[in-house]
Amino acid sequence: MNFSRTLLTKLEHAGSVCALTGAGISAESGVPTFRGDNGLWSKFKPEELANFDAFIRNPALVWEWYSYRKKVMRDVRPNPGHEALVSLERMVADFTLITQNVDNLHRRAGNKNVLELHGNIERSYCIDCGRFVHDVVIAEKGRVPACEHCGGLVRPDVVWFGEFLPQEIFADAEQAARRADVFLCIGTSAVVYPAASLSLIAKEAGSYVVEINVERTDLSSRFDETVLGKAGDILPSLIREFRSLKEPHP
Ligand code: BV8
Ligand code: ZN
Repeated sequence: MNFSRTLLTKLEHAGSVCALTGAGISAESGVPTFRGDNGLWSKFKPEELANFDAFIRNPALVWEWYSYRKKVMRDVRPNPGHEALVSLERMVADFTLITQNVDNLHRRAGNKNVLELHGNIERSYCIDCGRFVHDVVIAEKGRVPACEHCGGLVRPDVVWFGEFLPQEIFADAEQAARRADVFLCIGTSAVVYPAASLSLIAKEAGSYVVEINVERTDLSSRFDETVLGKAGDILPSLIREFRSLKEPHP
């Protein structure tokens, strides 16, 4: 795969690199994306299930969706796209990985500086007393987990539509985007805000913004480059080329 001279030069001289990932980077691990054709749940729009009112109205349905996704998570593992970002973190002085994904695959791959904008499906908490409940087990279909301490309703620790993102985490993400010399926008449809605005913030602050996706998105025209293809192919190849620049053969 040949990358633009500009991208490779920018990477070679970058002091700070930032990556923003979406469901597309986990697709090759077998995790269904939100807006692609993902079978069972494609009859629901994410906005219909990933929101507090839907949860209060029908907690069993929302927990059925999350239990299905937690089960999927148990059977999948990081793919070469995730692993390439671990290598990148080791090759760059200042690297920040911002993810919209709640699947924990970046941490499982080995990335350290991970900002989870939308929470993490492996954590849940009681909406009454706030106690965290680790790895909730949903006994059977139609049941919802209750808090052992107060009997309150337990929810997944993820950010739903209409809910604020964790302020601290988003502020750190914004700073990382502003200082990035290179900003990689990987496997996201760029329709969910404020996450999608981070690429534009980076661009405005002077980053070289490169989108990696199997198709162009609404924001492609705002970026410096779009590299079309699978993250699991593109990222390892980009890291190989970058490494050969940084560590020329003896
Ligand atoms: C907020 C966690 C302030 C849960 C998610 C009206 C009222 C309130 C808010 C709004 C409103 N109108 C608009 C908004 C803002 C709203 C929003 O953006 N809506 C959209 C739909 C227009 N945002 C919010 O509500 C946010 N909060 O604004 O708070 C506020 C508060 C109160 C009142 C007003 C404002 C909260 C948003 C967070 C929602 N939670 N997830 C869960 O996961 O269960 S969002 C969900 O979508 C996921 O996090 C996901 O990451 C995110 C984005 O989707 P993508 O990751 O991009 O995945 P997608 O399937 O869409 O695309 C996959 C891409 O990968 C595609 O481009 C595909 O081509 C590509 N791909 C596929 N395979 C590959 C690949 N690329 C590379 N390689 C491959 N192999
Ligand atoms: Zn409780």
